[in-house]
Amino acid sequence: MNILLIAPAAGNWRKIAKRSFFNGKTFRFSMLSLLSVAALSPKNAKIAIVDEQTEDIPEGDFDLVGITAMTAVAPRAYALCDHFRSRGIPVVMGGYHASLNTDEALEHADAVVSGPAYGAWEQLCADVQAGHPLTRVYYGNPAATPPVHLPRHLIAKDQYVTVSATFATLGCTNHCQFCSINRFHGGQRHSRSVADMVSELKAMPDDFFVFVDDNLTQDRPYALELFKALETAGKRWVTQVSIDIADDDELLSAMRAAGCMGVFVGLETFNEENLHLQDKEFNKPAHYRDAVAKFHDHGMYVEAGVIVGFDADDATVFRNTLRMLDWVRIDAIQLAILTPLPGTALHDAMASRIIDHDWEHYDFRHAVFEPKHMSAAALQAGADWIIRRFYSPWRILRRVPRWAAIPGGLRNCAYILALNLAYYGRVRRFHIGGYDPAEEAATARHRAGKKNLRPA
Ligand code: B12
Repeated sequence: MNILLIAPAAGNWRKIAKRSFFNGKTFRFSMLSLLSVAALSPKNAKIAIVDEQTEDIPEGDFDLVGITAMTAVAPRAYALCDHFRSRGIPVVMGGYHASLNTDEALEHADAVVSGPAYGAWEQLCADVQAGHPLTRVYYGNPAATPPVHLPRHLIAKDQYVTVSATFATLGCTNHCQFCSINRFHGGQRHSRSVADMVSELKAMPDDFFVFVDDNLTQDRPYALELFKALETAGKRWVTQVSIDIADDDELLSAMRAAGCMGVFVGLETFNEENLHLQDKEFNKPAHYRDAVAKFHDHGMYVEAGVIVGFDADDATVFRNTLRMLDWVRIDAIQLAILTPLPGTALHDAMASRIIDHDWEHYDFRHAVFEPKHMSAAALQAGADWIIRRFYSPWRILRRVPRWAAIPGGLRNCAYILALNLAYYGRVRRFHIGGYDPAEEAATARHRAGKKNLRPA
C-alpha cells in the first residue's frame, strides 16, 4: 500500500523553506499530526510525508492520500483533494478543520477522519486494503493509547527547528470562546502514561524538544509526576500553560528542574471585560506583571499569545497593549487578530458580523469580521502596528539582553534572541505594518546621527 500524507501550506508559506533570510524554520516544530497517522498505518505500507512549506507535492501511483488541515490551509487542502480525486486516488482529510466542518470537507474528500486518528485510520486502511467502499466519516477514539514511537525519519530533520515534538496531554477543559480545542476534544482531556512519555523522550534524537500540549499543567498531580520523571532526563523543553499557575511555586520549581526553558501563555488581552466575554476569567490582567516575574524568577521565559479586536476593544487598544507588554516584561508575543474560527463558540456568536468567508484569511493575521468599536481596516492596521513595534530592532535589543544577567540565563538569551529574530524576519518578509527596509535604514542613520551629535 502506497500512502501519501500531506501538510498543505497556503500563500506566502508555500515552499518558504527555500528562502534565505526568513525561512520559517523557527516556527516549524511539529509534524505530529501526520507522524501519528503514519505510525498507525499498516506495517507493510510505503509512506511519504510531504510538508508544502518545504517541498512540492509529488506525482505518483498512490493508493491513498491523507491531508491534514487547520482552517487557514483548508482551501489549499481542498484544491489538493480535487487534484488527487480527479486522478481516481481516494483522498481522506483529518485534523481540526475537517473535524469541525465535516460536511464542507466531504464536498472535496472521499472520507473524513473526525477527531484523533486512533482506531479510525487503522479501520480506513483496512477498508482500502480489502477493496471496501470508504465510509464517509471515521470517528477516532480519544481515549486510545497513542503510539509511543513515531517514524520521525520520514521528515527532513534539517528543515525543522526540532523534529522532537510530542504531547503528554490532549485537550483542555477550559471553554475559551475563540479556541477550537474544547470542541475538537469534546470537552475532554486525556493524559498519556508517564512511562510512555519517558520511553518516547529517551528515544528522541535531540536534547531540546517541544510539548505541543494545550495546557500541560492543567492536571496538576499528573504534571508533577511527569516533571519528577523528567528530572534526570537531561532534556530542555518549552510548552504551553495557563498564566494562573504562576502562584504555584512547587509546580514552577518542578517544571524548571525537569528542563523547562520557557512557556507560551495565552494572556489574550489586558481588558477584564474581554476576558469575561470570552469565558477566560481565570486570567487576571492586574497580576500579569507579577506572574511573568514569577516565571522569570524560576528561569523560564514567557511568550504571550495576545489578541486584539474583542468587543470591548476600541482604537486605544493598540497603544495600551504595546505599553502593557513592555511593562509586564514579556519576552516574545504571538499577536493575533481575533478570528472566529468555524466550529468555535465565537464563530456562532459572531456569524452576522463576518465580512470575509475566505478560510485562507483565518490565519489570525486578517480582520475577517466587523469589530464593535472600530473598522475592520483600523483593526488590521493597529494589529500590524503592534507587531512591527514590538519586534523593532530597538525593542529586541532592549528585551533580550536582560536574560544575560540572570544566572543560567544565557541559554534562554540565545533562544529568545532566535525567537525574536524569527518574528522580526516575518515582519520583513511579509511587510507587516508596511515594513520598508529603506525607511528602517533611514531611522537607524537618524538615531546613529543623534548619538554622534551628543556633546563630548
Ligand atoms: C504545532 C502547531 C502549529 C505549528 C504547526 C506547523 C509545524 N509543522 O510545526 C505552527 C506554529 C506553524 C502553527 C501555526 C498556526 N496555528 Co497551530 N497549532 C499547533 C499545535 C500547538 C500543535 C499541533 C500538533 O502537533 N498536535 C498534535 C497532533 C498529534 O494532534 P492533531 O494535530 O490534532 O492530529 C491528530 C488528529 O487531529 C488527527 N489528524 C490530524 N491531521 C490528520 C490528517 C489525516 C489524514 C488523518 C487521518 C488524521 C489527522 O490525527 C492526529 C492524531 O490523532 C495546535 C494545538 C494542538 N495541541 O493540537 C495548534 C493549532 C492546530 N493551530 C491553530 C492555529 C489557529 C494556528 C494559526 C492559524 C494561528 C497561530 N496560532 O499562529 C497558524 C496557522 C499558520 C498557517 N497559515 O498555516 C489552531 C487550529 C484551529 C483551526 N480550526 O484551524 C490550533 C488547534 C490551536 C488552537 N488552540 O486553536 N500551529
